[in-house]
Amino acid sequence: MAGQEIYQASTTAPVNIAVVKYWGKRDPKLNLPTNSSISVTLSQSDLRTHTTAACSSKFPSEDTLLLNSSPQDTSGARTQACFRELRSLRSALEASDFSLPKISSLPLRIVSENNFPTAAGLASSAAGFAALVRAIADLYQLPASPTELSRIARQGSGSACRSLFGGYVAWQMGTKDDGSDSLAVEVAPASHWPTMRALILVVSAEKKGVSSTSGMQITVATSELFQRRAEVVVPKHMSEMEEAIKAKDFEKFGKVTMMESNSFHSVCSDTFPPIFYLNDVSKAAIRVVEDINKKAGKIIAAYTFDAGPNAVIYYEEENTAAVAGVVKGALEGLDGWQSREIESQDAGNL
Ligand code: 2P0
Repeated sequence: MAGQEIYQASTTAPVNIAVVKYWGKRDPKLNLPTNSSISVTLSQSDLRTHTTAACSSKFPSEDTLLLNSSPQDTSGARTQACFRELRSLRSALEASDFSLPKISSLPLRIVSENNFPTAAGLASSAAGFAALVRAIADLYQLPASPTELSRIARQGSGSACRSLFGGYVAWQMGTKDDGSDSLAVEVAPASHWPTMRALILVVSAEKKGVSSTSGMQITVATSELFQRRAEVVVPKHMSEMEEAIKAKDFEKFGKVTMMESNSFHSVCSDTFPPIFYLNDVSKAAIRVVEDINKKAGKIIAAYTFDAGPNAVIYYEEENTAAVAGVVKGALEGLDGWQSREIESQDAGNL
């Protein structure tokens, strides 16, 4: 048994924004998805969770988690699944190397800070669970790769498995019932496409109306469009998106990104009762992007929306003025911009 020492490790994990969307679970307990997905990891400095994991026999016997200074319940099945899996890997290490301190059974104290609005459609649970899993894996000195850790982070929140990598990441849905092949892999590092940029339009930082977890369950149960999306549309978009990223083909990347966002929100509208994540400002942002592309005579800007009204607009550095400048200028003129307190933030170099 370890003595009175405090063992500690800190890490950060970035927000990721899907360009091929995860929506639907075939196993809600293990967060096994009904389709594969691809994301772009946003710049660490702009949108990230910072997490410190510590353990000690001096701590109270319950595991604790503080998020932005508020105590969180750690008894939920998702957090417990992550703790259990990580403890079991550490315990196996301790059993194979007696020189290691026996820390796997000590109470954990986790402290996390987001530098972006929580639950505003900016994938806070993704960065949160990815940082939690990596911080504990580092604390336990586990020799696990990001892909191996993605299997654990996925059980915390599906999209979290993609936040263990930077750059362009695919979550392969897998086919096994135990989820052992439902993992994230790198498609390309951020350095592969250094001119990629993203503009985040924070239309609302309020908590979203319908949580992703319950929204996707109702979609799977009621939407007739959903099956076609999972079986036909997403597999096509997955291969087109991988090709576009590998070839750094922005027109193709942008077209698939926008069609995917539209397909995902159509399936939400086809849910019964319908789920609406986009508001009037979101729709205005779509029109502005359409106008920009029309004026350019090709796709130089691409919008995408997750489970909330905030827009992410992708573009290449050379088009910064034509995209980011024009989007900000156009939306500033809209009624509602001021009263909705829309902020914009350049995500910078991805
Ligand atoms: C995505 N979203 O691929 C999609 C697009 C929202 C829209 O992943 O229940 O918070 O924790 O597995 O990961 C949001 O779902 O859901 C999400 P859980 P999660 O990014």
